[in-house]
Amino acid sequence: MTVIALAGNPNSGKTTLFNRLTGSNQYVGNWPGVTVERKEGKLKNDKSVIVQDLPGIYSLSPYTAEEVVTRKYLLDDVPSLVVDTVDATNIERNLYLTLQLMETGVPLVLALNMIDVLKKHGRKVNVKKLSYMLSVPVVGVSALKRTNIDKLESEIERSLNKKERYPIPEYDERLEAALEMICADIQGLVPSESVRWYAIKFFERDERVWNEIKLDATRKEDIEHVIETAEKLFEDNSDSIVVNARYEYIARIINMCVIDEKNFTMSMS
Ligand code: GDP
Ligand code: K
Ligand code: MG
Repeated sequence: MTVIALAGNPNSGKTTLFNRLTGSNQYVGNWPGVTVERKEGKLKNDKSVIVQDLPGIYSLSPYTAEEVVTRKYLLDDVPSLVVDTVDATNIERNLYLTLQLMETGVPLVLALNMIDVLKKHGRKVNVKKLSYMLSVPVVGVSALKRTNIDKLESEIERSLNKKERYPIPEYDERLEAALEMICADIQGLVPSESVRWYAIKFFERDERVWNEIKLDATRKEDIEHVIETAEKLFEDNSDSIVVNARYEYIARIINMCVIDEKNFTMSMS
């Protein structure tokens, strides 16, 4: 069965896009055990493809029911493709989730939404460059105005057939070294496709992952030692080391792909 999942920040236009992609073929329920709405539909142009709407979230941390539902779904059910709805007018914040989706290794297409109002925000996004820098397909759309929905549908179809992999984003080399050591410790204890994601979660001291994955005392101590060493090196908590690494990565991308016309005008006068 082919399933594509819609992920994105709250208010990024996920529901609007879901309606565009599915037409009126929808089923609404709840995720097991929680009162988080679950919506499913079928792709308008190919009824054999199920579209799963995921709860709107800002992060894949383990704190809210929405985050827990989403990360469990991405890691356990593994959809054929994730369509990440990115609000182009709030791209920095939205890409923070995109990076975390990429860390899980799920196949990804970006729907860069709200391009109809981007100009009003005094911004331009170079979609081609963004796609190049992330190594992930990006389609600029307006779910509201129905702009480029057909283009997105073609990209979804192409990506489902091709099943391309992208390089997982790499961060500061000192962080990478730490993650590599943790990967070696957890090898064989987690699904091989998501070793890196688990390594990041161990590094962040993610409660759920530390409780779920049973490590012997030696490995636990080894990982704890790696984390403490990194914290000394960076003079920061491990979870903020990762947050900063993601934002540095995003800043480089924004710098290359986004033109702020307001700032440009100001600097010219
Ligand atoms: P969700 O929370 O991600 O499901 O977002 P919604 O689909 O509910 O959209 C949030 C708000 O953004 C609504 O008022 C939508 O009408 C609006 N919206 C969605 N897509 C677009 C778009 O492409 N352009 C504009 N201008 N507004 C949009
Ligand atoms: K909403
Ligand atoms: Mg919604």
